[in-house]
Amino acid sequence: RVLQLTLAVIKPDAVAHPLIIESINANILENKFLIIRRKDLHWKKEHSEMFYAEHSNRFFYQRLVEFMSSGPMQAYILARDDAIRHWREMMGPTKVFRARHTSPDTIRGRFGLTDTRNTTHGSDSVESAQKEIPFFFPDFCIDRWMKEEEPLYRA
Ligand code: YYY
Ligand code: MG
Repeated sequence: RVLQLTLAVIKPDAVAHPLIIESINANILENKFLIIRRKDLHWKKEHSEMFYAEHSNRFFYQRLVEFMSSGPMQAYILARDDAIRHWREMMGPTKVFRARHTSPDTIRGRFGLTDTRNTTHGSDSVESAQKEIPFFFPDFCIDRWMKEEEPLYRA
C-alpha cells in the first residue's frame, strides 16, 4: 500500500477537553494511521485569516477566525493509504446537526458543539494537503518524506 499524507488538526474546542483528545488519538491509531509529525500551537488571528482566506466572504468567517485563534490546537501529519478520504470520513460532516443525526459515530457527531466548534480539520484533497501541511509544518518536506521515508513503512 502506498501511503498518502494528510493534515489533521484538533481545534480549540476539542483540545480543551483532555478526554476528547485521548479519544481522537485512540481513534487515529485504531484506524491504522501513522502519526508522522505532531505539534501544539496557538494561532494569532492573522493565521486563522490566512488559513481560511477562501471563506473570507462567508457569513461565518468572523466567528470562525475568532474561534480558531481562541485557544491551543494540535496539528498532525497523518499517513495511511487513502489518508485524506479516511480522515474526512472519521471526522464526519461539517455541520453539527447533520453530524449528530446522520453520523453519530464520527468525531464531529460525537463531540461537535456547533457548526464552528466542530472539533477537527482535515485536508479535503491532495492539492489542499500539499498546501496545508507546509502551512503548519514549514520544516517538513513532503517530497523528501515520500522518497526517503515512505518506502520504509511499506509492508
Ligand atoms: O472542510 P470542513 O471543515 O468540513 O468544512 P468547510 O466547509 O471547508 O468549512 C471550514 C470551516 O468553517 C468548518 O470546519 C467550520 C467553519 N464553518 C462555520 O463556522 N459555519 C458554517 N456554517 C460552515 C463552516
Ligand atoms: Mg474544508
